[in-house]
Amino acid sequence: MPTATTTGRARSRSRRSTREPLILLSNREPFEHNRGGDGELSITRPAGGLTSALQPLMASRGGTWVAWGSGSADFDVTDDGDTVRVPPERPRYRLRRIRLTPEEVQAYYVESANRALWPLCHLQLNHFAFDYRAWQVYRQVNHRFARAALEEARDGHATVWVHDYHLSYVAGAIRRLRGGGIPFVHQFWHIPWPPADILRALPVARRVLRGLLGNDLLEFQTGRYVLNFLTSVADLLPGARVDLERSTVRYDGRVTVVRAYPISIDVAAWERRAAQRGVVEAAQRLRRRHAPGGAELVLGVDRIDYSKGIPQRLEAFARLLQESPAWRGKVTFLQIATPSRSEIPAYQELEREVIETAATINARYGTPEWVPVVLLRENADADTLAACYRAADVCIVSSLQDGMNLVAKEFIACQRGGRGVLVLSRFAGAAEEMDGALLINPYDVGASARALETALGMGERERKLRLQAMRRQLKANTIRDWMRAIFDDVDRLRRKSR
Ligand code: ADQ
Repeated sequence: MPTATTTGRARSRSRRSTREPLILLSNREPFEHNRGGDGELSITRPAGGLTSALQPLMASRGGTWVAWGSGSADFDVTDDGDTVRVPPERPRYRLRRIRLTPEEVQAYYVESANRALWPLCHLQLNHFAFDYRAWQVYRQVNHRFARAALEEARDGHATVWVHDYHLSYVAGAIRRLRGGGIPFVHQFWHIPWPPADILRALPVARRVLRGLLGNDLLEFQTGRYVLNFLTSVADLLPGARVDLERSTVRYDGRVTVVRAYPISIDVAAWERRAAQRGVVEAAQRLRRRHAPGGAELVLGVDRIDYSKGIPQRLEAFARLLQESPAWRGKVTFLQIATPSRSEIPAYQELEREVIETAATINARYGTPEWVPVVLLRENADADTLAACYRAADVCIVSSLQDGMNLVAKEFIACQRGGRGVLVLSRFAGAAEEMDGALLINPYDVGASARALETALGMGERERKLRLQAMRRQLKANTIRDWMRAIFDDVDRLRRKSR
């Protein structure tokens, strides 16, 4: 693909990143203050890759993180500017909380971000629903984030880093609200960008494009999404000049650079976690329990979301048991699935479907000694996940669409000295990096079943070679490389624009 795909390694590492204050904007906050029934104040760190990856950056660099104040006691601890210093144990930066009423959360977060933009970007038009009134609230909330960022930026000497699809209007709003003295604004879009023909289903597609073109630099996970974005602009936004060669858009007298920066994980931290004694023992217990006597263990780890292809993978496993009876009793499928977005009916239905499909497979093939599908509907902590990744012979990621998919990378990091095989959807961004994976089309249940069988029957030598290739790739692009690549480009573009 001709559009720029950047790896951290290719970038200069000598340059220090700009020390101007960083203002980071995301929907989720890194710390939540809550009050229990007894009135006791507690602090939680909402689970999620994004906040845990960015938290060390903010702690070392300082600045302000602007996010929705979602905790019940969030505003009991903030000052007059809705700000509190965090991390609580050693304050290093400001957390500025945006107040949202329950009605605003419903319209901005549930209806607009999660029922319109999420399914649209994951090519799931059957789940797509657009409500114009809710969208007005989305716009207002985005403006509130933009105003907060500008107040924090004061004289314009700052870099604003916006995250994700909840905030697609922020960069454009920053431009409109402030004439001069505008900070450098860039945005990382964590999910796929759809082709223009899908985007056209969104009645406000042009406005979203215009909002995003308020960024100086727009960051996607892969070159494919970069290309989708550029062709969407060329198709849908009159007056925009797209340069595919340079990967830029000129619109409204300004230029936006559009690049791919595949996100990663803290590889060393996952390796260390997987090597801890407690984790090694937990992995052994898992094997004794679910894969005794040399049986094989297949693993899936996801939020329960229709983009992750969980029913499709269960069907593939059922097909394997049906067509290759020799595997019956010799392989167990452990699926760890944490419920998410349960306020949306489609997610409730999906959860029911996953439970029922697992139960049907178990009723059909299970024996008193063997449960084919073990479904744990929980949010596992990192040590438990590491133990599962370490214990598994095969990990399957069968997303119908996925910006990147960090589970695939976490599995590889934890397989230090292991023999695990990764079965990976070709529709996950991770598939563009992980050469050693067995790639599947999750809609093709028969082929996915055959891939599972290939993975289970793979010889030790091939397992090692594939794993080594993926570990090399992973180590060449860790979360630090990802961040460095972005900040090097930000520094370069800032210097150019001065
Ligand atoms: P998600 O859609 O949430 O992220 P993913 O990349 O797989 O998807 O990250 C999920 C994270 O949650 C992983 O760190 C995983 O360990 C954790 N997780 C998943 N299921 C869990 C469970 N049952 N218990 C505990 N933890 C669990 C979005 C995009 C992705 C993109 C990321 C980062 O949809 O494509 O990779 O952002 O940009």
